[in-house]
Amino acid sequence: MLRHAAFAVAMLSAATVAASPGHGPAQGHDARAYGEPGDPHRPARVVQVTMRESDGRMTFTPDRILVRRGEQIRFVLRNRGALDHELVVATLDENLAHAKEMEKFPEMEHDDPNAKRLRPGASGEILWRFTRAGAFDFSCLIPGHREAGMFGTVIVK
Ligand SMILES: [Cu+2]
Repeated sequence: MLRHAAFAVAMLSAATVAASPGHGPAQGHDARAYGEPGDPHRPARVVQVTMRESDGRMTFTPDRILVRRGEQIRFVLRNRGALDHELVVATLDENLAHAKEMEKFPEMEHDDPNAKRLRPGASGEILWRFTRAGAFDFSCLIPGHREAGMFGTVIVK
């Protein structure tokens, strides 16, 4: 009975994560602590990010991105590795909590404006507007990848 209850709680929290923010068009009500989905009709600065594995590590290049407050960034992502990778932009706390959920449910896929998962050789984009100053995180939340080095920082000033 106890085991069943624990499982139900785990399922519930996974459902909350999966259903949580942001399946709509870019609008003010989708704002989060680290900004909001970008508006494709407004200008954006392109930042290219490469994902790869090398020497037992997994990396984003670059792993540090400077942004002016209010700036809209078009992350152009390329997976040059041999494994699936993803990029999830969020607060550090959110990404660390989310990483724990991914350990329980590794097949969980993201369909959110702040996240993109790519197969080897694939490319994709995230359009995000950073409306608040601060230091934010981007990570690959596939189990083991963040621990292998796959994270970076967005500094918004
Ligand atoms: Cu990865």
